[in-house]
Amino acid sequence: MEQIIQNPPEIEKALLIGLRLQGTTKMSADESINELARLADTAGLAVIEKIIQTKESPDSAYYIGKGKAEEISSIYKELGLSTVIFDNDLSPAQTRNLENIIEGKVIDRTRLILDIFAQHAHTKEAMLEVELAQLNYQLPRLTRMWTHLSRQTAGATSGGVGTRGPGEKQLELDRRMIRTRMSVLQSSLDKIKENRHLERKNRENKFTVALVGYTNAGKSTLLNMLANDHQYTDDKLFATLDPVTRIVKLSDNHDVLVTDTVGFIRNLPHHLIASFRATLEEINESKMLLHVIDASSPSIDEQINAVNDVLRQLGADNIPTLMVLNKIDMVDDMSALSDLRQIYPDNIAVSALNGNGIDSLKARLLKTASQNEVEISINIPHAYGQIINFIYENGKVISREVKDGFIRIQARMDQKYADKLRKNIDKDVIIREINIART
Ligand SMILES: Nc1nc2c(ncn2[C@@H]2O[C@H](COP(=O)(O)OP(=O)(O)OP(=O)(O)O)[C@@H](O)[C@H]2O)c(=O)[nH]1
Ligand SMILES: [Mg+2]
Repeated sequence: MEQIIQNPPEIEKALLIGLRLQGTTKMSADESINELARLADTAGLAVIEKIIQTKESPDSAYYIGKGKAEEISSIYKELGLSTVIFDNDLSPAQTRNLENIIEGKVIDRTRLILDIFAQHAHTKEAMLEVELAQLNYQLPRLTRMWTHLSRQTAGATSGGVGTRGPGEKQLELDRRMIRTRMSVLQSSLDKIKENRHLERKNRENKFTVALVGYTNAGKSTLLNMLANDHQYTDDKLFATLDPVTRIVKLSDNHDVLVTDTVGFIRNLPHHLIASFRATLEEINESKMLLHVIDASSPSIDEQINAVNDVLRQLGADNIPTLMVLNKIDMVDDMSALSDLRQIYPDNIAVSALNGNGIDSLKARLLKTASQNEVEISINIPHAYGQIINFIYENGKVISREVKDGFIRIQARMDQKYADKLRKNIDKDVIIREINIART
C-alpha cells in the first residue's frame, strides 16, 4: 500500500496543530502536542513549529477557527512546509476544507499513526492488519483520493478490475474494490487467528503472561531482561507491532510464557483496535497481564487510563493484572512514585534497563504462576505410557525412578491436571501410590 508520508530524499517539514478545548489544562494540551511531535519524529518528519489554539469547541468545518486556518496558510508558505498535522481526528470534510485553505497537505493523528504502523510492520500478519486499518480509514475519504486509490487496489485485488458494469460510477467501483480487498484481508487474518488459537491451545498447560502498556513504556526491554533476549527496542513510538513470545525461567521447576504486544496510545481509534484484534487476542487469552508503566513520564495517569480503556474495549479488564512501574532509574520525583504505589497497591517497581527490581518481579510471577499447583507422586507400572506422557506434558517432573517394572514419578502440576490425572486413571491400573499435595 502506498504510504502518505514516504521517505523522501529531503526531510518533510511539518507544522503541528493542537486545540485546547474548554475544561482541559494547558499542561495536558502541551503533553499531547509533544507526543504528536514524537510521533512525527518517529515517522521521519522534521517538526518546525507547534501551534495550540484555545477554543470553546471544535469548528465543524475547519476544526480550528477559519481565521487560524488562514494564518496557518501563510505560515505554511513562508516556512516552505510540506505537511500540517492535526493532533486529533479530522472528518473527511474538515481535511478537505483545510487543504483548500492551506493549499497544502493536511493529515490527522490517526493517519500519522497508520503511517508509522506501515513503516514498522514486518511480518505478514502485521502488514495485513495495517493494510486493513488503512483501507478502513480511507473508505469514507474516498471522494478526495479515488484516483490513486483505484490504482493501489487494482493491483492488489484479483477480480476487482474488469467487473465494471456499464454506467457505474468510478467512486462506487472504487468503494467496492476496497471492500473486496478488505474482506480478502479479513479472511487471511481470520486464518492466522485460527492458527494462533491452535498454537495457544497447545500451550494451554503453560502459564501465559502478556506485557501490555503505553507505547515506549519499556515492554520489549522488560521482555529482553526477563528472557535474556535481544528483541528490537527503540526510543521511538510503536517499535513493536508483532506479538513475540518467549520462555522466561523463574526457578528450576518453573517457566512461564511471556508475550510482548503492540503499545497503546491515547485516542486510539476503534477501527484501529479492530484491525489489530488478531494480535491483541494474545492479551485476552493470557492468564496474567503485566501493565508496564513509564514511571518517569509526566503523563502517567493519562497513559494508565488510555491502556485501561483499551483493555476494557478488548474485554481483557478482568484478567489479573500487576502494575509494573518501569524506568525507576529515571524517576526524580520519588513522592509522585510513592503516590502511584498507593493508588495501585498491586505493583512492582523495576528498571528494565539496569535490572533493578527484576528479581522481585520474577518472584511475584512465580508466586502467581504456582498458586494453583500441587505436587504429585505416583508409582505405576512402566507399561502405562499414556499416563506417563500426560504427566510430562502437563507438569514439571522433579524426579523419576524405575524399579521392578514400576516407575515412580514426582512432579508439580496445576491442580486441574492433577484432578484430571486421578479421574482418568483406569481402575485396573495397579497403582502402588498416588499422592497429591498442596505445596
Ligand atoms: N532509563 C530507562 N530506559 C528504559 C527502561 N526501559 C526501557 N527504556 C527505554 O525506553 C525506550 C522504549 O523501550 P521499548 O522497550 O522499546 O518500549 P516498548 O514499550 O516496547 O515500546 P513500543 O514497542 O514502541 O510500544 C527504549 O529507548 C528503552 O531503552 C528503563 O527501565 N530505564
Ligand atoms: Mg516494543
